[in-house]
Amino acid sequence: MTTAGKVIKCKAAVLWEINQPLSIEEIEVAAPKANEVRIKIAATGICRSDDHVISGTLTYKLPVILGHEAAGIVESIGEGVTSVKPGDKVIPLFNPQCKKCNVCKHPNGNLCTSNDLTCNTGTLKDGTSRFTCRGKTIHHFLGISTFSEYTVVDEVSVVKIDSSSPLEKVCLVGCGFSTGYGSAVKVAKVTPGSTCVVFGLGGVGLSTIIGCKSAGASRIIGVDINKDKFAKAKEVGATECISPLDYKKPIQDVLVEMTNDGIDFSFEVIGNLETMTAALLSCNKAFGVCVIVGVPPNVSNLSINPMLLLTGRTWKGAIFGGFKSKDEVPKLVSDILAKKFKLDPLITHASTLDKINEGFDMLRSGKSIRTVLTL
Ligand code: PAD
Ligand code: ZN
Repeated sequence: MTTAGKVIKCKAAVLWEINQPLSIEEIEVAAPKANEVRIKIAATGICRSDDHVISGTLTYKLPVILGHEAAGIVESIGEGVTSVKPGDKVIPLFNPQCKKCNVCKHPNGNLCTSNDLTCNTGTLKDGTSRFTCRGKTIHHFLGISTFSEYTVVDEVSVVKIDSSSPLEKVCLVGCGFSTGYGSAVKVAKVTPGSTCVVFGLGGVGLSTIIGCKSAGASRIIGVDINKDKFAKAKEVGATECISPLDYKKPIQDVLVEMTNDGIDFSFEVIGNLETMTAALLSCNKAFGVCVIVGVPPNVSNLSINPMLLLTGRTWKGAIFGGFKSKDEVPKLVSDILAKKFKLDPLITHASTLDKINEGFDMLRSGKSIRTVLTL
């Protein structure tokens, strides 16, 4: 019996209020309208950005179904959809690519104007939601909401991937892996023989290290206050790891001394204003490039002396590793199928939607890198 055109009842994790556990609920998912796609989610990772919404660090419309790092199979499509069909394996794109806006047409930028990170509508592009629960409308998160057995997305927010893809692994291409890897190879443009430092050794930071290594960096220093993260960082390519807690002087001074003034590329992959400043100060004053990857707390500002940039440093940042998502995600998946990179070290735990709150607890306590939920 086909479900196309009908409302689907299924399980989802709903955030009703900030600082509350997610609630596993039965929800109704409406059929896709024109230019929309309904997806059966197969696997979804837990990323720190979801937790930023739970903790209120990142403000978003509530109630909401979070989740933005996933892979699934198309269940049905609305009128006018041409790029995917039912049965296709796909990755939902939290940073869409419409290919029509000024950013999509520009060779460099990737923050498509239909993204919902900066617009914060909590709906699909037509301004409405496809989710209801206990008679209430539930918001979409970044246009994709993957902590649900079924979700509806705009066609600009989904891309087909190779039919042989293992969905419980390639879901990480939907956020963490691509963000970290792209921050190194695409945003910073790490060069062979260079020295890099990565602040924060979670799933995104480790992926940044993978990117630095594949770009040929000869020295990659990992920085984290949790030393339990060091072994894995070295496994994926860090040449040494240090904790700021082991030093009396500021970590940037330690790094400058360690590298004889010469850090070429620094990355902040935590989302903390202090480490953002440390990352900037640790890169070489004349040619260093510092990339902000971590999502900073809402409504906070950094004050820096412009002299730090006048001397020649470059300070930049990007969402989703600077990748234009529809173009690049299928290629990254193919690279993974071709064994160019291994995602296995990043996936420390496998679980199910019912246990999603335990998955968040493990991320908060630093026990997990990525927990992948299969649905
Ligand atoms: P995570 O929580 O798994 O990793 C963060 C790491 O930072 C942990 O290992 C912590 O121990 C470490 N840490 C915390 N505080 C400090 C400190 N003061 N000094 C040194 N180390 C510290 O998170 P994640 O890897 O899932 O995500 C990292 C950040 O990247 C987070 O802010 C997330 O929101 C952001 C992100 N950005 C994008 C994007 O598109 N730019 C995408 C996905 C995630
Ligand atoms: Zn993420």
